[in-house]
Amino acid sequence: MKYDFRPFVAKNSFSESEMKTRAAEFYKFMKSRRTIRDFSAKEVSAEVVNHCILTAATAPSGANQQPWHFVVIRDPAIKSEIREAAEAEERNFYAGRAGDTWLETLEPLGTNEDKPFLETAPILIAIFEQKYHLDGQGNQVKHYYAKESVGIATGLLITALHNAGLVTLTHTPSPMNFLSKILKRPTGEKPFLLLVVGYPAQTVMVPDIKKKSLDQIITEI
Ligand code: IYR
Repeated sequence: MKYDFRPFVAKNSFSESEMKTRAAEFYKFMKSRRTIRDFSAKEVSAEVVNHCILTAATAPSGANQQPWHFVVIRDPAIKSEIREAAEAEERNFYAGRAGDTWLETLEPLGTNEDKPFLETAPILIAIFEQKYHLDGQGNQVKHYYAKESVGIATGLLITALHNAGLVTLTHTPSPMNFLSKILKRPTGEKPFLLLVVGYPAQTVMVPDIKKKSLDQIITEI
């Protein structure tokens, strides 16, 4: 069966000079985003978060299968459970499972197995990748490019949250199967990452990192 097709009406058409300003301004705005590891306990509006998740879900996806699910966790008891499970994995990771090379690479960031932000931050968003869905008869229907699609949606979510004035930490405890268990997600859904969301603590230090320059990341032919 084919979709109905309708004319596309562009809603964002700008003059050349408007485009230049918008592109430069948006870059400046996005450049101000930083990953934050210390959060205040200040609550975050559900309306704001829901709009950001709707924005994430505007992402393109393989065959428009939209293979994502977002679990918004506010419940302190569940946050504690997640912290406990994540720290158990992280203790193994930092005690050697990561391997010397990985730990050396991480050293400049000063991260460790303590993850207090998993309880302090007002919300955690667990993002799941759906490998397949079930059709009316209960048959598995494979999702194509699920990882790419969820990755794009996550990028949009981080952008939308930044636009709304919130800060995030992209947290990837590994392995994170404990999320499926704690959050009772169906098989076929795999944890993709855990986004810690909220406001920064009163004083927050961030590493003085630099992004690559344009000539380091671009080739024009
Ligand atoms: N998941 C661990 C380790 C970690 C790995 C990378 I790559 C980072 O950029 C940061 C941390 C942790 O959360 O500490």
